[in-house]
Amino acid sequence: MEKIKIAIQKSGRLSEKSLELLGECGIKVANGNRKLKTEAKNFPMEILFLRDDDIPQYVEQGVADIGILGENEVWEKEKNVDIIEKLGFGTCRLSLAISKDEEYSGLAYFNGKRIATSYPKILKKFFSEKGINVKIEEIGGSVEIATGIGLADGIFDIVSTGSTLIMNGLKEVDTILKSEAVMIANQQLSSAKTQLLNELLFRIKSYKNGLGRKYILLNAPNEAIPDIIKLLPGMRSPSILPLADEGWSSVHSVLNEDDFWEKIDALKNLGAEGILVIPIEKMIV
Ligand code: PRT
Ligand code: ZN
Repeated sequence: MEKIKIAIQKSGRLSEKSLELLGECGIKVANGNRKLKTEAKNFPMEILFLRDDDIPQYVEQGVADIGILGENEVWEKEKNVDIIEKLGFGTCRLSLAISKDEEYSGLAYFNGKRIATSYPKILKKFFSEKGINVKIEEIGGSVEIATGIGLADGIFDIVSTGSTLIMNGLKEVDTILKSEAVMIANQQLSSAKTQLLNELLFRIKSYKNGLGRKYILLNAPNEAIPDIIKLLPGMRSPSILPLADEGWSSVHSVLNEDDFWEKIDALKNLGAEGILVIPIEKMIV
């Protein structure tokens, strides 16, 4: 049977989460000590552990069929691969930063300035589209120290909490790109592999649909049901089941975590009792 080959980061910020995602899709990866590659136990899948920088190239060439990595790396490497799913973890932004003591007048500030980055292609494209002339200093790492040592007037780097910038006396002045972990795919997958990929995507989507949602059960007097239904959309609409106790019903539905507490309060005010809230593991829509 044909196997689908997936490339994930060997060690770094996305490694654990990538394996966790496969786990949530019911795919057990045997190898704990991370060789170069391993096989899934219960899905026709081979897992390759690579540096994230190399994943776009390997997927373009078909050494791997699919891969998980930061969108920023996909844009920077400019390989012929398709981004097929955003995965919701590894979120960050690619921003311009300058010394906190400098005054910032907008992007034109950078005209004629030197900017240090590990993402020269994204940066070059951005400024040439704006018609602003900058000198790009490509460096491999520790970009945040470039202004302090006099290598550049500003930097362009990944920011997540912003504390690295602050620790280095910098301030974030413009965001060029938002990024998160994505799944990419080779552009000429066989039909057998496409089928395996679709199965995997179906599982990923079911997992993502369940995230941030709760299953809710409650009892309510029948006269309150119309108002309760207005509060609870459910997947289609809430299920209403009569209770043995006459004049009462049990209501089942799905709630979003965002407005969860607000809705619980409103439901209580409408007379809901015995409210049960249950985590949703997967949601097939
Ligand atoms: O060895 P390999 O090449 O595989 O790994 P790597 O060192 O290139 O990448 P890694 O593991 O650091 O990051 C992998 C991916 O995680 C990146 O490509 C991003 O898509 C994503 N990501 C999310 C981040 C961050 N958040 C992040 N905060 N990548 C790097 N950082 C660094 C950033 O470079 C800066 O030094 O963290 C610092 C900023 O963090 P804050 O929180 O202080 O703002
Ligand atoms: Zn890397």
